[in-house]
Amino acid sequence: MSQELLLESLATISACKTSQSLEDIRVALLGKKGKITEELKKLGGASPEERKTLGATLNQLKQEITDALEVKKIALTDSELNARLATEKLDVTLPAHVEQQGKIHPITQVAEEITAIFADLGFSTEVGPDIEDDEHNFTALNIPESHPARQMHDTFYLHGKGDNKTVLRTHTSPVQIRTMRAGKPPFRFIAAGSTYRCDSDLTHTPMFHQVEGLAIDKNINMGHLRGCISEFLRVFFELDNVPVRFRPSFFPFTEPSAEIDIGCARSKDSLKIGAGNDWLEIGGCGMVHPNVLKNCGINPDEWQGFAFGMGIERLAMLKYGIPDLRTFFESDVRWLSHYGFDPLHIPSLVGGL
Ligand code: 2NM
Repeated sequence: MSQELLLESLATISACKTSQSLEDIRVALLGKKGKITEELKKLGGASPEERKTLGATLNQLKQEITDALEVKKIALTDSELNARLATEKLDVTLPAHVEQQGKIHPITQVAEEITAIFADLGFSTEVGPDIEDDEHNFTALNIPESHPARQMHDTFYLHGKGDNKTVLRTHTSPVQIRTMRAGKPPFRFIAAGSTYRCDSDLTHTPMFHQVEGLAIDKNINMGHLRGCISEFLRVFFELDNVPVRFRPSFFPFTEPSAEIDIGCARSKDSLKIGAGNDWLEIGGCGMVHPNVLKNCGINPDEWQGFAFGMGIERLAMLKYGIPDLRTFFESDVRWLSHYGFDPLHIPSLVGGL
């Protein structure tokens, strides 16, 4: 009887093909209700004599089956592992997965391009706070209290009254005031950064970006200003020649003042910079008003200078064909992956200086 059971069990184990079915066989033989276990339970009802011989036989049988299961288990797991290794090959020559890369926002890119071009023209970069006081944002720039220019600027007022009034800077010009007051002429620097005006429609966002430049020295004149602006625009737009027009204008902080226009060709749905019969305004400029120099402790009879300001969004839209201003600030990653720049993209200076 037990010999039969042994042969039958060993045959089943030997024929088994997977480690899962081997486990089923083990349970069927040695589990709580397994065949061998049942046989061992019957020993309780046997006579002491029988128990001795049958017990020894059954234990021997159990040991042989346990050994057979163990040997088979090792063989099966080995062959299963080999089969997996054969199918799950790793091709180390495959190209690496492309990681999702972040993009540089066009505003950042263009600000860096502008900075690089003016650096080549001898301009350093200065920064200042976004939250300004009335004095730096207006008064020092020859815009006294009650001057209509203050209404023109759609200022975001924060808190405080009188001289303590704080505002979100409406232009980057307070950086020029701070830098001139902190140093001694000559000066040659630009300030680029966020600016704020309470204005919001198709072509205005409440936060936008400006770059302003300032050059203070002896015998600086409007010809220097014009040459500087022309050279910047030529390099920025990567053109051999950019038509530039200065159109008389007014700013409280410059005298004389001018709007800067560049030549362009407009058709129904395209705009081409650098050719054609139309003009497009891209900024303002002028000779720094003597009052502004005086407000910064600079003698206007000894020092003169020019200043200019341009909108970074507009420059970015024109150079990179971005049609809608408001998309700059919607944080849409699809827009950013389309119009954004790769992190190590070197600002192009095609055409050189
Ligand atoms: C503009 C146009 C004209 C300007 C003037 C100054 C300062 F502080 F030096 F007086 N900074 N920027 C200026 C002049 C800005 O932006 C359209």
